[in-house]
Amino acid sequence: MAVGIFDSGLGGLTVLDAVHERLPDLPLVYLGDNAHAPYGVRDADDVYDLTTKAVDRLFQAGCDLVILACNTASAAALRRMQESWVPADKRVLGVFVPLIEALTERQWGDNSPPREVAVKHVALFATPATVSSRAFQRELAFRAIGVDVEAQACGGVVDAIEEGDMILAEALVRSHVDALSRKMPEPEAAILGCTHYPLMQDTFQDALGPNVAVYSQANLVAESLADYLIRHPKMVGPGEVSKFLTTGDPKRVSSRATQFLRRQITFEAA
Ligand code: DGN
Repeated sequence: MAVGIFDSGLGGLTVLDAVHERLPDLPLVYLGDNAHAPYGVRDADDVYDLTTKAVDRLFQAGCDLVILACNTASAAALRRMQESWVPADKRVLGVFVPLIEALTERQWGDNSPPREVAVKHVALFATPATVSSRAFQRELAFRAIGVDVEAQACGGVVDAIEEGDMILAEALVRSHVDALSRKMPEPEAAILGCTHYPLMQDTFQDALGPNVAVYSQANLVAESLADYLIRHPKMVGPGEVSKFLTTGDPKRVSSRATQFLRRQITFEAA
Protein backbone atom coordinates (compact mmCIF):
# COMPACT_ATOMS: atom_id res chain seq x y z
CA MET A 1 0.00 0.00 0.00
CA ALA A 2 1.26 3.40 -0.95
CA VAL A 3 0.60 6.71 0.79
CA GLY A 4 -1.50 9.12 -1.27
CA ILE A 5 -0.58 12.78 -1.56
CA PHE A 6 -3.26 15.07 -2.91
CA ASP A 7 -3.01 18.64 -4.10
CA SER A 8 -5.09 20.91 -6.29
CA GLY A 9 -2.12 21.23 -8.64
CA LEU A 10 1.64 21.04 -8.57
CA GLY A 11 2.41 22.71 -5.24
CA GLY A 12 2.02 19.47 -3.26
CA LEU A 13 5.15 18.21 -5.01
CA THR A 14 7.09 20.22 -2.39
CA VAL A 15 5.49 17.97 0.26
CA LEU A 16 6.10 14.84 -1.84
CA ASP A 17 9.79 15.71 -2.16
CA ALA A 18 10.16 16.29 1.58
CA VAL A 19 8.36 12.99 2.36
CA HIS A 20 10.54 11.13 -0.16
CA GLU A 21 13.68 12.58 1.38
CA ARG A 22 12.57 11.61 4.90
CA LEU A 23 11.13 8.17 3.93
CA PRO A 24 12.93 7.13 0.71
CA ASP A 25 11.47 3.58 0.62
CA LEU A 26 7.85 4.65 1.04
CA PRO A 27 5.81 4.26 -2.18
CA LEU A 28 3.79 7.43 -2.92
CA VAL A 29 0.89 8.10 -5.27
CA TYR A 30 0.54 11.80 -6.08
CA LEU A 31 -2.72 13.17 -7.46
CA GLY A 32 -2.92 16.72 -8.80
CA ASP A 33 -6.39 18.01 -9.64
CA ASN A 34 -4.95 20.24 -12.33
CA ALA A 35 -8.20 20.26 -14.31
CA HIS A 36 -9.80 22.24 -11.46
CA ALA A 37 -6.85 24.22 -10.03
CA PRO A 38 -6.48 26.69 -8.46
CA TYR A 39 -8.69 25.92 -5.46
CA GLY A 40 -7.72 29.12 -3.64
CA VAL A 41 -10.51 31.14 -5.23
CA ARG A 42 -13.30 28.48 -5.06
CA ASP A 43 -16.03 28.34 -2.41
CA ALA A 44 -15.91 25.79 0.43
CA ASP A 45 -18.58 23.41 -0.95
CA ASP A 46 -16.89 23.29 -4.30
CA VAL A 47 -13.51 22.53 -2.69
CA TYR A 48 -15.16 19.82 -0.54
CA ASP A 49 -16.73 18.11 -3.57
CA LEU A 50 -13.53 18.19 -5.61
CA THR A 51 -11.41 17.03 -2.68
CA THR A 52 -13.61 14.03 -1.80
CA LYS A 53 -13.63 12.96 -5.45
CA ALA A 54 -9.84 13.15 -5.65
CA VAL A 55 -9.27 11.35 -2.34
CA ASP A 56 -11.66 8.61 -3.45
CA ARG A 57 -9.50 8.16 -6.56
CA LEU A 58 -6.46 7.70 -4.30
CA PHE A 59 -8.36 5.13 -2.18
CA GLN A 60 -9.12 3.27 -5.43
CA ALA A 61 -5.42 3.42 -6.32
CA GLY A 62 -4.78 1.38 -3.14
CA CYS A 63 -3.88 4.14 -0.66
CA ASP A 64 -5.31 3.65 2.84
CA LEU A 65 -3.67 6.84 4.06
CA VAL A 66 -3.97 10.11 2.15
CA ILE A 67 -2.35 13.45 2.97
CA LEU A 68 -4.15 16.58 1.85
CA ALA A 69 -1.03 18.53 0.93
CA CYS A 70 -3.25 21.41 -0.20
CA ASN A 71 -3.91 24.00 2.53
CA THR A 72 -7.03 25.25 0.80
CA ALA A 73 -8.49 21.70 0.80
CA SER A 74 -7.31 21.07 4.38
CA ALA A 75 -9.02 24.29 5.45
CA ALA A 76 -12.31 23.79 3.60
CA ALA A 77 -12.77 20.03 3.60
CA LEU A 78 -10.66 18.05 6.07
CA ARG A 79 -12.74 18.24 9.27
CA ARG A 80 -15.99 17.69 7.35
CA MET A 81 -14.51 14.66 5.55
CA GLN A 82 -13.13 13.17 8.76
CA GLU A 83 -16.45 13.61 10.55
CA SER A 84 -18.78 12.20 7.91
CA TRP A 85 -17.11 10.76 4.85
CA VAL A 86 -13.80 8.90 5.44
CA PRO A 87 -14.39 5.10 5.79
CA ALA A 88 -13.30 3.53 9.10
CA ASP A 89 -10.38 1.65 7.52
CA LYS A 90 -8.91 4.75 5.81
CA ARG A 91 -7.19 7.89 7.09
CA VAL A 92 -6.97 11.40 5.68
CA LEU A 93 -4.52 13.84 7.27
CA GLY A 94 -3.99 17.54 6.59
CA VAL A 95 -1.15 20.01 6.71
CA PHE A 96 -2.16 22.46 9.47
CA VAL A 97 -1.75 20.26 12.50
CA PRO A 98 1.98 19.46 11.98
CA LEU A 99 2.65 23.19 11.62
CA ILE A 100 0.66 24.12 14.69
CA GLU A 101 2.26 21.36 16.75
CA ALA A 102 5.69 22.71 15.77
CA LEU A 103 4.67 26.30 16.54
CA THR A 104 3.23 25.39 19.93
CA GLU A 105 5.97 22.84 20.72
CA ARG A 106 3.52 19.99 21.18
CA GLN A 107 4.13 16.30 20.61
CA TRP A 108 2.20 14.60 17.81
CA GLY A 109 -1.38 13.87 18.88
CA ASP A 110 -1.13 15.71 22.23
CA ASN A 111 -4.80 16.41 22.94
CA SER A 112 -4.39 18.12 26.30
CA PRO A 113 -6.26 21.44 26.81
CA PRO A 114 -4.97 24.61 25.14
CA ARG A 115 -2.20 26.41 27.06
CA GLU A 116 -0.01 29.51 26.94
CA VAL A 117 2.89 29.18 24.50
CA ALA A 118 6.07 31.18 23.96
CA VAL A 119 5.06 32.72 20.64
CA LYS A 120 2.47 35.52 20.93
CA HIS A 121 2.32 37.21 17.50
CA VAL A 122 1.99 35.05 14.40
CA ALA A 123 1.74 36.10 10.76
CA LEU A 124 -0.10 33.71 8.45
CA PHE A 125 0.44 33.88 4.68
CA ALA A 126 -1.99 31.80 2.61
CA THR A 127 -4.45 31.80 -0.29
CA PRO A 128 -7.64 33.91 -0.05
CA ALA A 129 -9.73 30.74 0.55
CA THR A 130 -7.51 29.50 3.39
CA VAL A 131 -7.48 32.93 5.03
CA SER A 132 -11.24 33.40 4.85
CA SER A 133 -11.88 29.86 6.24
CA ARG A 134 -10.06 30.78 9.51
CA ALA A 135 -9.24 27.05 9.81
CA PHE A 136 -5.71 27.80 10.99
CA GLN A 137 -6.96 29.98 13.85
CA ARG A 138 -9.55 27.34 14.76
CA GLU A 139 -6.98 24.52 14.94
CA LEU A 140 -4.57 26.77 16.85
CA ALA A 141 -7.25 27.62 19.43
CA PHE A 142 -7.58 23.89 20.26
CA ARG A 143 -3.93 23.89 21.30
CA ALA A 144 -2.84 27.36 22.45
CA ILE A 145 -4.22 30.45 24.18
CA GLY A 146 -3.15 34.08 23.96
CA VAL A 147 -1.73 33.94 20.43
CA ASP A 148 -2.56 36.84 18.13
CA VAL A 149 -2.76 35.74 14.46
CA GLU A 150 -2.74 38.26 11.61
CA ALA A 151 -3.52 36.69 8.24
CA GLN A 152 -2.51 37.99 4.83
CA ALA A 153 -4.25 36.62 1.71
CA CYS A 154 -1.50 36.41 -0.91
CA GLY A 155 -3.41 36.82 -4.14
CA GLY A 156 -1.48 36.13 -7.33
CA VAL A 157 1.54 34.30 -5.86
CA VAL A 158 0.41 30.76 -6.76
CA ASP A 159 -0.41 31.75 -10.34
CA ALA A 160 2.93 33.52 -10.79
CA ILE A 161 4.84 30.46 -9.50
CA GLU A 162 2.82 28.08 -11.67
CA GLU A 163 3.56 30.27 -14.71
CA GLY A 164 7.25 30.17 -13.79
CA ASP A 165 7.34 33.98 -13.38
CA MET A 166 9.53 34.11 -10.28
CA ILE A 167 10.24 37.83 -10.64
CA LEU A 168 6.53 38.60 -10.34
CA ALA A 169 6.16 36.03 -7.52
CA GLU A 170 8.98 37.71 -5.58
CA ALA A 171 7.49 41.21 -6.07
CA LEU A 172 4.09 39.94 -4.90
CA VAL A 173 5.55 38.24 -1.82
CA ARG A 174 7.32 41.47 -0.84
CA SER A 175 4.14 43.51 -1.25
CA HIS A 176 2.13 40.98 0.81
CA VAL A 177 4.78 41.06 3.56
CA ASP A 178 4.59 44.88 3.49
CA ALA A 179 0.80 44.75 3.86
CA LEU A 180 1.09 42.31 6.76
CA SER A 181 3.74 44.47 8.48
CA ARG A 182 1.35 47.42 8.50
CA LYS A 183 -1.17 45.28 10.46
CA MET A 184 1.38 43.50 12.70
CA PRO A 185 4.74 45.27 12.86
CA GLU A 186 6.65 42.67 14.88
CA PRO A 187 5.52 39.05 14.42
CA GLU A 188 7.76 36.48 16.12
CA ALA A 189 6.78 33.73 13.72
CA ALA A 190 5.44 33.50 10.18
CA ILE A 191 3.51 30.53 8.81
CA LEU A 192 3.78 29.81 5.09
CA GLY A 193 0.34 28.21 4.76
CA CYS A 194 0.35 27.26 1.10
CA THR A 195 2.00 24.43 -0.82
CA HIS A 196 3.78 26.80 -3.17
CA TYR A 197 5.38 29.11 -0.64
CA PRO A 198 8.35 26.87 0.32
CA LEU A 199 9.69 27.84 -3.12
CA MET A 200 9.62 31.49 -1.95
CA GLN A 201 10.90 30.84 1.57
CA ASP A 202 14.11 32.87 1.13
CA THR A 203 12.13 35.87 -0.15
CA PHE A 204 9.68 35.66 2.78
CA GLN A 205 12.60 35.42 5.23
CA ASP A 206 14.44 38.30 3.60
CA ALA A 207 11.34 40.54 3.54
CA LEU A 208 10.35 39.65 7.13
CA GLY A 209 13.87 40.07 8.52
CA PRO A 210 16.08 37.78 10.60
CA ASN A 211 14.07 38.05 13.83
CA VAL A 212 11.04 36.25 12.42
CA ALA A 213 11.01 32.43 12.55
CA VAL A 214 9.55 31.20 9.25
CA TYR A 215 7.64 27.88 9.43
CA SER A 216 7.33 26.10 6.12
CA GLN A 217 5.25 22.98 6.06
CA ALA A 218 6.85 20.43 3.73
CA ASN A 219 9.50 19.20 6.21
CA LEU A 220 7.16 19.39 9.19
CA VAL A 221 4.55 17.26 7.37
CA ALA A 222 7.22 14.69 6.42
CA GLU A 223 8.41 14.49 10.02
CA SER A 224 4.88 14.13 11.31
CA LEU A 225 4.09 11.38 8.75
CA ALA A 226 7.22 9.44 9.76
CA ASP A 227 6.02 9.64 13.36
CA TYR A 228 2.48 8.57 12.39
CA LEU A 229 3.75 5.53 10.49
CA ILE A 230 5.75 4.36 13.49
CA ARG A 231 2.45 4.33 15.41
CA HIS A 232 0.35 2.93 12.53
CA PRO A 233 2.66 0.61 10.56
CA LYS A 234 -0.25 -1.25 8.94
CA MET A 235 -1.27 1.83 6.93
CA VAL A 236 1.49 1.10 4.39
CA GLY A 237 3.07 -1.99 2.89
CA PRO A 238 5.44 -3.18 0.18
CA GLY A 239 4.61 -4.06 -3.42
CA GLU A 240 3.74 -0.64 -4.84
CA VAL A 241 5.63 1.75 -7.05
CA SER A 242 5.35 5.49 -6.83
CA LYS A 243 3.31 7.24 -9.51
CA PHE A 244 1.96 10.64 -10.46
CA LEU A 245 -1.67 11.09 -11.51
CA THR A 246 -3.41 14.18 -12.85
CA THR A 247 -6.94 15.12 -13.82
CA GLY A 248 -5.40 17.51 -16.35
CA ASP A 249 -3.49 16.88 -19.56
CA PRO A 250 -0.62 14.51 -18.55
CA LYS A 251 1.80 15.83 -21.16
CA ARG A 252 1.34 19.48 -20.24
CA VAL A 253 1.31 18.75 -16.50
CA SER A 254 4.50 16.61 -16.77
CA SER A 255 6.34 19.41 -18.50
CA ARG A 256 5.23 22.03 -15.96
CA ALA A 257 6.04 19.70 -13.04
CA THR A 258 9.50 19.04 -14.46
CA GLN A 259 10.06 22.81 -14.64
CA PHE A 260 8.58 23.30 -11.15
CA LEU A 261 10.79 20.71 -9.39
CA ARG A 262 13.72 20.95 -11.81
CA ARG A 263 13.78 17.15 -12.31
CA GLN A 264 11.96 14.83 -14.71
CA ILE A 265 8.42 13.97 -13.53
CA THR A 266 6.00 11.94 -15.66
CA PHE A 267 2.28 12.15 -14.94
CA GLU A 268 -0.41 9.74 -16.14
CA ALA A 269 -4.15 10.36 -16.46
CA ALA A 270 -6.03 9.86 -13.18
N1 DGN B 1 -2.41 24.00 -3.03
C1 DGN B 1 -3.02 25.25 -2.65
C2 DGN B 1 -2.76 25.55 -1.19
O1 DGN B 1 -1.87 24.97 -0.56
O2 DGN B 1 -3.44 26.40 -0.66
C3 DGN B 1 -2.48 26.38 -3.48
C4 DGN B 1 -2.93 26.30 -4.90
C5 DGN B 1 -4.35 26.71 -5.09
O3 DGN B 1 -5.17 25.88 -5.34
N2 DGN B 1 -4.64 27.96 -4.96
